[in-house]
Parts: sequence; C-alpha cells; structure tokens
Amino acid sequence: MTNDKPTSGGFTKTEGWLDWYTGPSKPKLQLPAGSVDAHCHVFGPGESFPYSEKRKYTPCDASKAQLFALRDHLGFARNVIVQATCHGADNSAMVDALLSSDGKARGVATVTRDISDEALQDLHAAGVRGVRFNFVKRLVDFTPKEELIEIANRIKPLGWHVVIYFEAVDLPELWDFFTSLPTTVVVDHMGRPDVTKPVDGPEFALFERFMATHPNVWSKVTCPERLSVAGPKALDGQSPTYLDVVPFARRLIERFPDRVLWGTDWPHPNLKDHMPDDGLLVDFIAQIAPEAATRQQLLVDNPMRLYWPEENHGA
Ligand code: 0GY
Repeated sequence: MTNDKPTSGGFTKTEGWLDWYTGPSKPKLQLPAGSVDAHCHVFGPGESFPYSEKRKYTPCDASKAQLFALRDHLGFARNVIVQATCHGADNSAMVDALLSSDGKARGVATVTRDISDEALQDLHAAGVRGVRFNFVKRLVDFTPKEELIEIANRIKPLGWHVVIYFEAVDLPELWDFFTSLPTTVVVDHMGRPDVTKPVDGPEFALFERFMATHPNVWSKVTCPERLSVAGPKALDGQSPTYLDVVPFARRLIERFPDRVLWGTDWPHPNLKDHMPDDGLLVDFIAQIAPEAATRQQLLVDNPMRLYWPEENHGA
C-alpha cells in the first residue's frame, strides 16, 4: 500500500472533504479466493483526467495504481469500477483503469443518449458491463426518464445492466420507472435506507418488496460508513463495526443471497465526518454474512455471474 498523501491534480478539493485512508489495516477476515470488490471508483488524477465542469464536488485524486494496490492489500482479486459523478459522462479515467487492469476490472459507465453505437462497442471492449442512472439530487442534475429508457434499451443487447442510485424516500415516486427497466437492475447501497428507522418498518419493507417482486433487481449491501448514523462501534474483541447498518444488510443477504454484491466504495466520496479504514470495512462483512458459504456467493459467485459471465463461474 502506498502512503502517499492524496492530491487533487491542480483542482481545489471541496471544503471539508476527507481524503481516503492511506494506511488501511490488514483485514482479519480471510476473503474467499477470487473475491470481487464490486463497487469502487477512480478519481482522476485530475492532471490526466480533468474533473467534469458539471460536477457537484471536487474529490482528491484516487488513481488506478492506488486502487489496484488496495485490491491486493485487502485480498481481493478483481474490481468493478463505477463511474463517479465528478467525471460526468467522460468515462476515460475509468476506461483507462480497466485497460490497465490485466482483465481484473470491469466497469459501469455513465452515458448520454447521444453516444454512438461505436462508442458503446468500445466501452464494451474495454470491459464496461453496465450504465449507472443516478437520482441522488445532491450529485446530479435531472435527466428525463425517456432518455434513460432509451439508453437502457440500447445497452440491453450488449448484455449490460443498469445500476441505480437513489434515496429511500424517493423509491415510491421512482417505482414505476425502475420496474419498467428491461435489464437486470442493481441498486447501490441498499437504496440508502434511513437506518434510524426499524428494519421491519414500512420504508425498508417497500425496498424488500421491490426485490421480492422483481427477480431482475439486485442490491449492493455496501456503504455502512455512509449509511450509519451511530458511527463505528467496537464490540468485545472484535473490529469496530457499524451496528445500526448490520440488520439491513443481513436481511437482504438472508432473503436474496444470489442477488447481493459487496464493495468497498473506495475512495469514499463526500464523507466529511468519518473516513473508514478499508481493512475494517472488510471485517464488517463477517457481521453481515457470518457463513462462509454466503460470503462465497456475495463476494465471488454473484459478481462473477454479473460481470464475468463468460467464465461460467459456479455454473
Ligand atoms: C458512492 C456514493 C456517492 C457518490 C457517487 O458518483 C458519485 O459521485 O456515487 C455519494 O456521495 O453518496 O457510491 O460513491
């Protein structure tokens, strides 16, 4: 792992922005062989890949080399690199990382309706397997639904899926749109539940219903550090964990073990109070998936089926 201090390539970071953790611990949890970090990003570096003029925040740089060093340090074999909003629809930093990964990374892009068929094919050849539709208002401007449907219909023949990012309170309004999508749909961060509400309450019940009634819907059980209100707490003799998030992630893993994914979310954009040690985040997996067989599904079988289907893993 590098201990270099992150920079921003000539850009000025958003005020209060916390840099990613430069000396992550070695996880106590031994990951299954072939584990995939199925949600992470690269930022810039800004000098080579300038941040979008339409961005809502300016991050610190987080390069492909730093991401790959983290992968190896934590014990992952592969990454799924998700296009972050600070790069808009310019996927070049993400694509550059995919092309440098020796086949160990696949990607999720952001595209606009004017993208050519040839550009889509180029993204596919680089390793892109999905597009991301973002509905989190602090991150993006509104895009009309008919444009998104048009994009979904164009990426479907490539075998790609749609990743959706939204806040739990917006699910009722977005339900009809989400359920009309013609592809596999992967929800970021469990649909961002309010974890101060009960896991058995109406808000999370709606999310569970979304997954239960739509077998094409998957969820990432990610971002305890982002969702937690109580923050990390150490239990006797164990690594600090995000106790208030555990019931939500466990519920989804127990109900939908073949449709859940896990990722670090490195370099953790927009955190201003607490930056997690990525080694401890990996240890959090033992809290939400105590059985080794379930961790095999969560970390290997499911992401391989979605992102490297040609390898027929576990088929
Ligand atoms: C995440 C979460 C966030 C940011 C982005 O693309 C992004 O800018 O996804 C966030 O601020 O909640 O998944 O990285």
